[in-house]
Amino acid sequence: MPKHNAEVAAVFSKIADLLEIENANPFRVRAYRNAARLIQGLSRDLGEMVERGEDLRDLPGIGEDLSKKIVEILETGHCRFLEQLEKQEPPALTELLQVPGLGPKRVKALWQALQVESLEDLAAAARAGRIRMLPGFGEKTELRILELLTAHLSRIPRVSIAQAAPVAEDLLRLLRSVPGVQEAVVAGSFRRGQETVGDLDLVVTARLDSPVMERFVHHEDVAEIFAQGPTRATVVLRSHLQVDLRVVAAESFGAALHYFTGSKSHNIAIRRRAQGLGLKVNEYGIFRGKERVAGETETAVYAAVGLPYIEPELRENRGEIEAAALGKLPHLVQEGDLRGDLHCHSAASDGHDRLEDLAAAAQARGWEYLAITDHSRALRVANGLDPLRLRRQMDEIDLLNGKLRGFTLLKGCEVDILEDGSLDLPDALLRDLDIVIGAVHSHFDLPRARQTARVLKAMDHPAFTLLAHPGGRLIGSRPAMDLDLPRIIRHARERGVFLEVNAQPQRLDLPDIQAQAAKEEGVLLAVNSDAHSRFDFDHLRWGVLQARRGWLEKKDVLNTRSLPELRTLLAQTRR
Ligand code: DGT
Ligand code: CA
Ligand code: CA
Repeated sequence: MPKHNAEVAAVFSKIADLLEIENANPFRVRAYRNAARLIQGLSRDLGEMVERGEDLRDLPGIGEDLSKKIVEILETGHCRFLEQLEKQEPPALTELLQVPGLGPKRVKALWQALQVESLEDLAAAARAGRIRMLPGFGEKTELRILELLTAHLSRIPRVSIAQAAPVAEDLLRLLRSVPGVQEAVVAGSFRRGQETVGDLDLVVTARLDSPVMERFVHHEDVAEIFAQGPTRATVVLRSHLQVDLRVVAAESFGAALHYFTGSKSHNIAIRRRAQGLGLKVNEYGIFRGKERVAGETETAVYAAVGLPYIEPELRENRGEIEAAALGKLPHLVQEGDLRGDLHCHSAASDGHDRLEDLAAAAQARGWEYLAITDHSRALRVANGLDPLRLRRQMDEIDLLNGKLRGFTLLKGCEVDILEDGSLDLPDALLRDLDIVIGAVHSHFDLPRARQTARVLKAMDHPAFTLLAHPGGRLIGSRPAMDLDLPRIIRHARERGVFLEVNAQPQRLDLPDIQAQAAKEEGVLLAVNSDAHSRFDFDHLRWGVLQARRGWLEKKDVLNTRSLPELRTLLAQTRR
């Protein structure tokens, strides 16, 4: 099975860590780290690009050497250079590096001072108070390390939906190529659009004589077979992702798909409802006594219990069954409803593309507008813009807009919300922008009251339009800030400003439930790609899924509006 971006990114980031430990040239370290970041965020599949004969050196920061290594990893699944590096270093280092938040410098210092061989050793050292004695560590750091270790050791590995997607698509392609296979789909949390998945659940219909089961479990990418029977199997792929496969008869397809899509609590509620109607539900069908009343399609399954079809993203038993019974299900927003994107970065800050290339890509998607929102100066690591550079960019946008037909670039900025709640650029400048996105990129650990006051103050700025990634979480590595979100949502409504559903797969922020709370309060949400290259507009797929899980309809999403409607709404935020 082909390797994917996530695996390549993981190799490069490991190389960067090991090089840093060896005190290699910092530029070399940074080259690998940047490449890892780029690839992690890339919305196109590297394997596909190579297959199509595209030159990887066209990607920013990817030269001859990295391009060769990418091809090597994609083709062989290995990277000789990484293997060499790993041989030079004690294995304990590689293990310690897996803890998120423990950087290479710390890992090296800890290993040298304590000679720990494993994560358990390190945890024991922390508990024994041996870390606080080390120069540059102290008691607070020791406590933090222990927390990181505990979280890491007890974690249940879940995989981002964006990382699972290409694997799922490969598996479907494989299954569909087996003789006798009719349908092959992914069910489970993946189909419900959850941000991470514990495993993949595949449902297949096939003729009885189809070799689908054998072909699946003996596929080269399967590392281990946990269970195998004539109609079900559980395997672990070499990528560590677990996969459940169910093969069912065509007459049971709808029932099986419904059952394995879940969620469990949705299924239980449906089963209870069926019982009230004298029906029995299982993965083979809906039955009255021995008589099958439904099973072939999901629509028929729902109809049998007196309900209209319920979209998978809603199936969390959070009121969807009651809404369905009342005929009050939302008409969920679709990616095709979007008429533009209000958050993206160009090469002026930490993006990769020129304004004209971003505009062309956005227009090719059928959009009417795109807001250019580069970072502001406080974010030095992202080469944030100072007033002079932003003014120049605004002039450049005016020039471009003069040339564009049927498409408009909006002038914006993702301005840092500073620790005291002020915005990182002068008021006069902010007032001249079409859109001002406020974002927290620092001081994530302020106490709740201060953090909330900080964000509320920023929202009160007369030029403020939209709060980007309000929670500030990075899935799997940074928890959301301690923020009184209901208060922020109320304030957004009172102040007439907007909140974001950031579509980057590691953010997805606001998440579903909070996006729904905002919708119920009457706040409009922008589903934004936060693209750092023209390919990242594809992130919107994940943002739209999250929005749908939050029951958002077209009318609840700011960037489904036409440009004139959007302009009116933006103007109303101004004080
Ligand atoms: P995950 O894998 O943790 O991301 O979440 P799911 O929802 O994919 O859960 P999974 O893979 O354990 O099971 C897939 C679906 O199978 C689940 O959404 C509902 C169904 N299912 C599993 N166990 C039960 C059960 O005990 N009762 C019922 N009614 N349904 C179940
Ligand atoms: Ca699953
Ligand atoms: Ca499963």
